[in-house]
Amino acid sequence: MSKKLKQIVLIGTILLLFVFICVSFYLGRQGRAEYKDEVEYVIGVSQANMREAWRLALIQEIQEEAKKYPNIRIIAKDATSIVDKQEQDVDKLLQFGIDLLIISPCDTGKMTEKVKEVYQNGIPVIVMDRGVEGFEYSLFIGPDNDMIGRQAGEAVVALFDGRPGTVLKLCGNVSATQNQERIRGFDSVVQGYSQITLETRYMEKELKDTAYDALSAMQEKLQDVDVVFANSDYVAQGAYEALRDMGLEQAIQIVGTDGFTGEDEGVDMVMQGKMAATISCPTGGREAIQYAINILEQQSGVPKQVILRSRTITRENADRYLAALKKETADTGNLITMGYSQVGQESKWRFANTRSIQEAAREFNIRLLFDDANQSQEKQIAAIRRFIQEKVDVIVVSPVVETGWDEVLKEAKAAGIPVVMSDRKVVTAEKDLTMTYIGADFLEEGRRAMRWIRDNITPHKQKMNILELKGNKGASPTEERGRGFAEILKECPNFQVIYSGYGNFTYEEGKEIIERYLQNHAWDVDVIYAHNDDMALGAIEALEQSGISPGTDVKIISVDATRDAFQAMVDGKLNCTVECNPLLGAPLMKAVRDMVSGKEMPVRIITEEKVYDQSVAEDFISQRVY
Ligand code: GYE
Repeated sequence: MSKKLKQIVLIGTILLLFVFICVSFYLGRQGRAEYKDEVEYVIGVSQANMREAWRLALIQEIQEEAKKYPNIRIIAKDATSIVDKQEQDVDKLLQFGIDLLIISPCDTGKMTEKVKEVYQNGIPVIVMDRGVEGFEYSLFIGPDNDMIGRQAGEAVVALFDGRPGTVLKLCGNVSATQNQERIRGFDSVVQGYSQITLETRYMEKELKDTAYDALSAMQEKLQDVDVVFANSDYVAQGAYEALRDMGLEQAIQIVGTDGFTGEDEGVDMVMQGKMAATISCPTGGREAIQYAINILEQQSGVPKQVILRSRTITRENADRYLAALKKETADTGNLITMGYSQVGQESKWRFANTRSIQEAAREFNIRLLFDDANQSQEKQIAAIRRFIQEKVDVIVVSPVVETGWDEVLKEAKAAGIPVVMSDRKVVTAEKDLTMTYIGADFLEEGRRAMRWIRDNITPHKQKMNILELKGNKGASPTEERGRGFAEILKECPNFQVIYSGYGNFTYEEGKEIIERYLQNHAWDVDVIYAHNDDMALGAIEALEQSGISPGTDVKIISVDATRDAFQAMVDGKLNCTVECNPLLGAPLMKAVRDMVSGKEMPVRIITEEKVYDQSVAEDFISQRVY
């Protein structure tokens, strides 16, 4: 190409690019301008694809719910399962001037950066269904795919009813996170039954036709198969038609997932006897719009994650399931009576938590029967029994320890009183004894503490010594903050925990542990990891009394992010605190009102949390509300 021609092409390209940018900007302004007089908020929806019925259901639910809010407009984009296109869709929505983005990522890993970019540019982002890595988003709403897999496994086990046999898993795109989680959950249940043989058939795609072809190709090998597990209801449809065409539909049963309610979809197939069970996978579209409004109107209590409940649907309960979906939920505003069993008064966090519960009860018109157990499980169990006798509408427990609750929770279930876990979790042998957990991700808090150490403390010797101040033994925050911390510590060969003690989350006991350590050891600790600020602050007092400079001679990392911790960071005595939000009142009371009005309760509601260190302590201390 001659030099002259090259110059012409270059100038032409630049001109074209300039025109494209101008037109896009004008359309963006024009587009938003077109709505500016009609609506207050424009919500962009970026869908991975609009081919699968589950995704269509998600969009339909979003649009249906959005109709209730005349001040918002929805603009949806279909990425047709192509990551590059989804990135372009998001850019176009931003050019349009959206106020909030709802996105169901094509691919967890590949969309993380794009979601992070939007979120960090100040546009709220609600991530749905498939998550993204990390926490750079406003809110995640999705199912617990591991639980869906476990429920499917339990449905399959029930079909065998103790008899030996073979289940064939039809698996689609195993690189997709949600499929991995469902298969993990499914296998974790079925592998517990040695008389059940587990076979797997992988398919190119999770489509009805690929399932039909996969099973048809196996014809003679199906003679030993008793049950097929289909990782979606479309796969189940294809499986059923293949079995029917081979005359095997009576010999082999099917369990699916998704639980769609359209004609000849999951629930319908169960009711027709074509499928033994399906596990519902709620889309969360309704919740997405409700929370989007909360976020846009900057309401308090918006959590970080809402994990939706999935149901096992069989011929026995399908009618009830459909009726419940159709049931109009209306919050009558009537007074609700709540029995609340609180752990005690062991820390500043607890005081803030109690205040939040009591204030929110008043705000949400809930009559609160509040019991403070002073760290005694026995007292908590007695309080729960009193609440049952008083026939409260709902029981909420912040359990001092994880175990030992089965009996009293069964009594509450027998009395027909729903139980919600607030702040801390329980571990029970029987399932479904509690409705929902509202609180923090303690495992992640522990990981964040050790990640901060790894990223901010440069080892000055082969092994840096860590002393761990633990909460009360058997409490979920103690156990999980310990496990999360240890998980990251394993990747950090220059650090080791040389001593740990249970300080029960109190200032005094945190102080005592350090005093005892100093009495029995020459001081050889480089880092203190405290499961809460109170114990860290007690440790700081003990160190200062011994002439050891906290925050410099020994680095200190704790959890909760109370105002006292911020002051200690400002004073240079504490190095970092991982937030654990005690202000659970609003999300708890909102969830309880939703439940009493007939809405489906999420399985888990996880609060928003950040990590703060000395570099930001001055900037944030005045904003701390607890
Ligand atoms: O970290 C601590 C309180 O259960 C998360 O209990 C809560 C913990 C919190 O005593 O300060």
